[in-house]
Amino acid sequence: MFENLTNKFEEIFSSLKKAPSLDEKQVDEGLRNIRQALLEADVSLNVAKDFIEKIKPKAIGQEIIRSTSPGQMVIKVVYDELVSLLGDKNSELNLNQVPPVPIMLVGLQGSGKTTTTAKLARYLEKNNKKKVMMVSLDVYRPAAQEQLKILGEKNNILTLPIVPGQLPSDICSRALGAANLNGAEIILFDTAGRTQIDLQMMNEINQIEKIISPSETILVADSLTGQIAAQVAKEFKNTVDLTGIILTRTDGDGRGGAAVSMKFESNVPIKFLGIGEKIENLEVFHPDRIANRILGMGDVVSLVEKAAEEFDQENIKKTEERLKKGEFSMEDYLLQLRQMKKMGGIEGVMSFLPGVSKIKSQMDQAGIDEKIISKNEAIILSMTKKERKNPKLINGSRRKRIANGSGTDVATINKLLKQFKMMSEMMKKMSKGNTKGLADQGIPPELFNQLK
Ligand SMILES: Nc1nc2c(ncn2[C@@H]2O[C@H](COP(=O)(O)OP(=O)(O)O)[C@@H](O)[C@H]2O)c(=O)[nH]1
Ligand SMILES: [Mg+2]
Repeated sequence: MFENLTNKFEEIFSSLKKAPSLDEKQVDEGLRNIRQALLEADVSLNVAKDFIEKIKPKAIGQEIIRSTSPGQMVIKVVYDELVSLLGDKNSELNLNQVPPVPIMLVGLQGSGKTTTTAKLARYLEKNNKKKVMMVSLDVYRPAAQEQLKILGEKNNILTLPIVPGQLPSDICSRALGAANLNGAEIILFDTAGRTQIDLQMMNEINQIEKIISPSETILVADSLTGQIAAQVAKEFKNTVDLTGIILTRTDGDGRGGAAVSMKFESNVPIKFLGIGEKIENLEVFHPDRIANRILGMGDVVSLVEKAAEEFDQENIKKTEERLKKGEFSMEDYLLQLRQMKKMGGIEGVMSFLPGVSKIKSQMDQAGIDEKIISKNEAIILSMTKKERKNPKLINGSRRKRIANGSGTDVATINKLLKQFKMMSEMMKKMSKGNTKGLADQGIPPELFNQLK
């Protein structure tokens, strides 16, 4: 859904990545191009402006321009800001209420409310194992109630039987009673839309809100309408207690502007995306994954490829064998440090990864930073072969000798030995196949296998 944006970003990033160093002017130009790309994707001017203003001071910061891979650092800044613009984390539906939990879907006519009601019912039954009842409050359009009924019958989802001529408020009261009788844990209310926002529709929604006290009021908005979708959300937010947005027809949207502007303009999070006409075409909205998609960060994959290319396969095999036996020596550590250096240091590796900031702070806590790579390399080179194989040998006098040899001090040697111990413990755990923790931190296990 973000084809255009992704192509533009890839172009911008590839020229940034190629530059061996960056000055303020180049970064500025990159940012101008990003702004242009956003506007072309039908992101609102406000959003594009604010986005660039937030990135700029970070992207032209001294530590970036002076770093060994400035282009990648800029990309990381853009990525982080984009995740935050999209809403940081997925916001789940609030179902913590005494059942039946009422959820109301609102939106303009044709935005996909009825279809989405069925999709959401299916999702909640499958994913949350809840019994769901669907209720149509669209008494104005001929056959609107039947449309929902047919979707229910086709997909084996309970719907409230239709009583011709009944008003929305009466249907609501009947629905609450019926849900209790049927043991439905969630009621989805599909409301009537208009071709545009009008007072009558808003009044009716407010009235329904009062009767059912919804746990969630979800705006269904058509992504194809771009900026307008974000404006509609803003207006709904002013009248209704909107708690979330489902963006539909993203399968046909090549620009993605609505998704990007939505949270900023309305301050309501996108919770799901409609990605097709079928009932299963509903996707949970994860800002970090979407940011990856927008920025063309199949880069995680390219990192793995790069790793495979640059790593000395033979050495990796040997290391792997040793690790399998639960052994991890200073030689292995040295090898790792050198491979990391080849890949542009820690920042180079990090800039590829999703969830970067989290891992980075863990790395910081573990005391691993750029300069330490070179320093540690020097220290390990000052050890004898025997010491590298068996670091336990390294007593007080040996520590002094190594410190002298590497131009460091005993405290630094102690730190490295401590780090080494920590890493070898971690490696031991990994060798037992415990890579689940890493996946949780955003490091794909395949990648970690490469790094081992
Ligand atoms: N391609 C695609 N079509 C969708 C999606 N969501 C809804 N539609 C289609 O949009 C049209 C209007 O949907 P409907 O649910 O009746 O809209 P309502 O008037 O808001 O209730 C239908 O033809 C749906 O199949 C989606 O995510 N992708
Ligand atoms: Mg409808």
